Amino acid sequence: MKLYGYWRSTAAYRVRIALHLKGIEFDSVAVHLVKNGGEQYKDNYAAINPNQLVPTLIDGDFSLNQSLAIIDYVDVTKAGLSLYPDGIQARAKVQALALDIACEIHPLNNLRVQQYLACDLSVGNEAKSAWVDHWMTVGFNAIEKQLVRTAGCYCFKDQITVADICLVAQVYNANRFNVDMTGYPYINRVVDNCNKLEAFQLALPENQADAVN
Ligand SMILES: N[C@@H](CCC(=O)N[C@@H](CS)C(=O)NCC(=O)O)C(=O)O
Repeated sequence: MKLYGYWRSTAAYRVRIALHLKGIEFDSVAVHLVKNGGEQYKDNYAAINPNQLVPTLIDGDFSLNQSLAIIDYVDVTKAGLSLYPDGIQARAKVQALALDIACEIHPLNNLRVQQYLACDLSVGNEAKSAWVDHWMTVGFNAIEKQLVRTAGCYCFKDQITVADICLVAQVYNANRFNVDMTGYPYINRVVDNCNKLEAFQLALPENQADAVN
């Protein structure tokens, strides 16, 4: 398998965690999101992923974008630890938690959104930070309330799931933007527990070959 990603991409980080949890070997191909105006916009990458976003997974002659679709694909097609709990309601609950992060928090803070705010709408740095802080806080406030009901060691009881994958990557992103995460004991406990595991450590942005110190 080949994964097109970028070390600091939250969505690519999710997929790396999933691949490591499943014990799947893969080659990483770096798509630098900023250099030269963004390699995601170059013809060779846009031909692979018309959305011009990372990640994209290549499995033989099959190509797939959208991190949650990729995670679901590897979960159902490859043996190993399951990233969803058994049971229709448990599975749906975990999916909802993952989507609360992937749909309600992440897109609002994405690079191209911030670039549009800054370059097209002339939003200054202070207002841009307030935007990021606001949407992350709204999202994490809701996640914290959900985890009070669902969490054990991890987001959903004591099983590692796609919800943990999304949470860890999003909290990493929040820390990067200096969002105050002190008021979230459930989130912080789950993230600490996940980050003790090798799969999560291998997937850390700073442990990727394209990471810039
Ligand atoms: N919903 C997509 C989001 C993909 C996405 O937004 N990727 C970001 C990095 S985390 C990206 O490629 N940004 C490039 C840009 O904004 O130009 C997924 O989960 O795969």
